[in-house]
Amino acid sequence: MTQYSVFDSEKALDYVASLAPLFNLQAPLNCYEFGDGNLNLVFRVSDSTGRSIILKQALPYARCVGESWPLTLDRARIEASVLKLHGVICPETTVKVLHQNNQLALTILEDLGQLAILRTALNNSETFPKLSKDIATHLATTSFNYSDFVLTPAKKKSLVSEFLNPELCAITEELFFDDPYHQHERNNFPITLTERVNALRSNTHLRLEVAKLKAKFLSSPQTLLHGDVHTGSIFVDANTTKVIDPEFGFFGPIGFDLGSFVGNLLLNYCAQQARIESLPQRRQMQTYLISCVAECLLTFEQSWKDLANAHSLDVTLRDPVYIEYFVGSIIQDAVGYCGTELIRRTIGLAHVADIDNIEDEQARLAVAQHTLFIGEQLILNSSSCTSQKQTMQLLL
Ligand code: SR1
Ligand code: MG
Repeated sequence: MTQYSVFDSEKALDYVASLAPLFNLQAPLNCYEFGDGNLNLVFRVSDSTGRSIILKQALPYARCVGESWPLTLDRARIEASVLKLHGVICPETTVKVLHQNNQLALTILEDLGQLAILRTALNNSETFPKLSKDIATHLATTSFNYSDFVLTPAKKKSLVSEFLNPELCAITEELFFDDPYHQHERNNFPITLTERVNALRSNTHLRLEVAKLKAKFLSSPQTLLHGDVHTGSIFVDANTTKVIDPEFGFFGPIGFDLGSFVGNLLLNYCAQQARIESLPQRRQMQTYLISCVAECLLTFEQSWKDLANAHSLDVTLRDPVYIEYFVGSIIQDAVGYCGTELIRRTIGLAHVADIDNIEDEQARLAVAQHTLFIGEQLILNSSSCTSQKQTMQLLL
C-alpha cells in the first residue's frame, strides 16, 4: 500500500495489523478516529491486552476549514522528522515515533492517552509542578543543539533545506502577522470588539513591531523550531511532560517557540478571570500560571547561557559577550512573538477553547480585551525585555 489515500478506521487498522509485531500488538485489534485538531486524522489502535498506538495521517487539506484549503502532505514527513531530531536531544519530553511512512503521510506514535492535554487540564484548573521547567529545558536544549553554536555551517544549511516547510510557514506568516492587523475574511471576533481591533490596526508603532517580527520569522533560520508550541501540543501529568505535533517545524527564530508557549500560558491566565468563580481559587490558579511564565523564562535564559558557555563549538559565537547578547535577543523576540500569539488567538482564525468556551458573553469580551491589551504591550515593549527579570517587570 504505497499510493496515498485517506484512511478510515478500517484502513488504519489493516495498516497497523500488517505491522503489528513491530508494535508488540496482539490480534484482535480495535481502531477509532478521535482527532479534534485543526489539520489531521488521528486514530487509536489498541489490542486485547490493552496496548495501543496512535496513527496520525495528514489530510490533503486543513481539516478545520475543509477541502477549500489544500495543504501539503509533506507536513507528515516534517513532523516525524522533527520529532526524531528533537527526540535524540530530549527523549524524555518528546513523543516517540514508532514508524513513519511519507508516501501515506502517516506517522505511528506512542500512545500518550494516559496523560492529559495541557490546554484541557489548565481549563480544568489542574496544575503541574514540572511543566514550566520541562518545557523551558526542552526548548533551550533542542534550540541550542540545532543552532549555529553547535552545527557546522554545512550541516546547518543541509538541515535548513530539509525543513523549508513553505506551506505551513505561510499559514503562520498569515495568521500571526497579517490577518489580525488587516481586514480579512478569516478573522473571527465579535462586532463589539471592532473599535478595539481598529485601534490596534491604526497603531503605527505596533504595525512596525509586528512587521519586524514577521521579517525575522521569514528570514532568521536560527534553529529547528517546533513551530506550534501551544498548550494543545503538550501532554502532561504530575511527573511527565511530552511535546507532540511539530508539523509547523522549520529553521526559524529561536524565540518563536518560547513566545508561543508563554503566550498560551497568558491566554489561560486571562481566561481564568472568567472561568473560576471563587476568588481564592482563581488567585491560586493565576498565581500558578504567572509563576510558570516566570520559571519558564528564567530556566530557558539560564539553560541557554549554560549550554552555550559549556558546549558551543563555533569559535566566534562561543564568546561569552556574544552569548550574553544573543540570549537577550532571544528573550526580546520571544516577548514579541508572545504578544502576536495573544492577539491572533483572540481576533484571528484559530482561537483557543480557554476563551471561546466561556459562556457569559460579557465575561468573554472582558477576557478578550485583556488578552489584546497584554498582547499589544508585549509587542510594543519587547525591545526593552532582554531578560526574564525585565519581562516579568513588564507583566506584573
Ligand atoms: C489552519 S491551522 C490553524 C492553526 O492550527 C495550528 O495548530 C496552528 O496553530 C495554526 O496556526
Ligand atoms: Mg497541531
